[in-house]
Amino acid sequence: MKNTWDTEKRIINVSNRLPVKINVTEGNISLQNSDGGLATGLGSVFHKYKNIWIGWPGAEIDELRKAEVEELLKPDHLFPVFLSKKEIDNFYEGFSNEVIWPLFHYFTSYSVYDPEYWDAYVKVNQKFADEILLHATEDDIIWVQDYQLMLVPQMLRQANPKLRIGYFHHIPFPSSDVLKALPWKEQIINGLLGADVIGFQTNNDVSHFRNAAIKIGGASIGTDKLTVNDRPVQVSCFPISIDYEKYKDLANSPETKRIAQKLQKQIDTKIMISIDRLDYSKGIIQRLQAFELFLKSYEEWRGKVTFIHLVVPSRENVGGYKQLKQEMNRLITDINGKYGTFDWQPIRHFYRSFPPNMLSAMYSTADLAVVTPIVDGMNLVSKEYIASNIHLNGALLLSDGAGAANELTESILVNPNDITSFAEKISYGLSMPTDQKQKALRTMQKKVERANIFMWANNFLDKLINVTAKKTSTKLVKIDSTLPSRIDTQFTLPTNGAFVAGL
Ligand code: GDG
Repeated sequence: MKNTWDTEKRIINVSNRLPVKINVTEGNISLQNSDGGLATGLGSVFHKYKNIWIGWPGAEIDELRKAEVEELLKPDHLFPVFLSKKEIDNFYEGFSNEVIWPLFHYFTSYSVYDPEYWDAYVKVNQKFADEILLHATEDDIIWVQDYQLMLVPQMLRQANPKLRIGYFHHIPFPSSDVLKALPWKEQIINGLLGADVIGFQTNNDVSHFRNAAIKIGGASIGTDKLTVNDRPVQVSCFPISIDYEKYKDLANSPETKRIAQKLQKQIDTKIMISIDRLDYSKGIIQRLQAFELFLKSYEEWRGKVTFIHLVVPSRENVGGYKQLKQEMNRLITDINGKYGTFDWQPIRHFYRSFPPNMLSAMYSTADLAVVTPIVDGMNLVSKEYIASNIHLNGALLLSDGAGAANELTESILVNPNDITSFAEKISYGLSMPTDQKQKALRTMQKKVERANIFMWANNFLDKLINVTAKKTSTKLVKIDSTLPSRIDTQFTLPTNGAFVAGL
């Protein structure tokens, strides 16, 4: 792909979380991989020597140890924004995860509009902006990631109008009918409009934002861009993806193949998998209900399929998630109790994280992956399954509420709320003829191989350079997928293979 830039330029990547989490145990400080879609996606991109990453290190750090943490992170060009317990409670768990996350995923009744949360959001966004301003020059590319930092672009713009600022929104952006419930919508929209380029996962998100920017924010319509105080703002769709080669190579590695063989021996039925962070938007309850209906309606499948159900702990301190966990556990116990036999357990449930090669072995062995969020910005698990399915032996059952459904049109699409149709499609996916599975997988593999994470980053940065071309004559680092990833190699999983959900 041709880029409009060719020499070195520094990218300042900014996200709520750094790609590593600091662990303080018995006085020792260690690093653990962060996870979740944002860290997985961006980890592969930010490997250039000159890039830096600014974010929260994932834990409250004692005043006396902050310098030590800074020193630990510095060699890898990671710069921490320290947050107090109160800030974590009100900004992260409060405003980000109890106001924005549910509202933007259309779970409107879950949102808690607490003004204290908002105050903390403003203050912490300013803290991030201040840290960025310590590093940024007008030559840099500042790339702000996601909904925790929606005020940062405007804060930076006010501090220095010449800065080059991009923002990418990883989760859905809701329609005005939903957004209107938010007491601080105007500030949020104008916060985002501080950027030169605002990226979304789907065209739907783009059109929702454009409408809101014109109706609620201070933007007017230019030819193909919005205009804010005579400054062009490009709003476009950049569907995020994965490092395709990395997932394919991992599935092909001898270690993964060994684990996959062992798994197949241990589970001598067909295998259906699901992999999610614990979250109500991921459709965990509906999927279990559909699986139960499937077992009830298709007796011939009893004893012949095992559902490997992986859930990564996430946001357990936020209201709603505890109930979700209880309901999930209750359904699993019910289904296993009702249909299980001495030699067959319908659901093998794991509430923890697995190291990448275990995940890869599951992806490459599964006959059916059930990726059925109610609403999801993109969903990387669906793309990882496609890339890892090297034996072309699986089918993908994908929710039409995932951004990925726009691209992976050869999957079996389902509305996760339609439990009857969902159960039928599980049966269909498990019985699909090999040639059909192969044809669909090959087509989807080609798509993901081409539209990979590097193309995503290149497209975004290209656009940013084009929009800001008149400000300075700028050239950027081309993101080269053939270079080893510094972050990947530096932060290989700790020996216990543990990782944490990073969003
Ligand atoms: C947000 C948006 C958007 C899961 N379990 C394990 C593990 N994972 C990894 C997966 C995948 C990531 O976590 C989850 O990514 P998703 O995209 O599915 O979902 P979110 O975390 O909600 O991400 C989403 C994304 O941002 C990127 O823009 O697609 O819509 O909500 O990479 O592989 N990784 C390991 N062990 C596990 O047990 N190692």
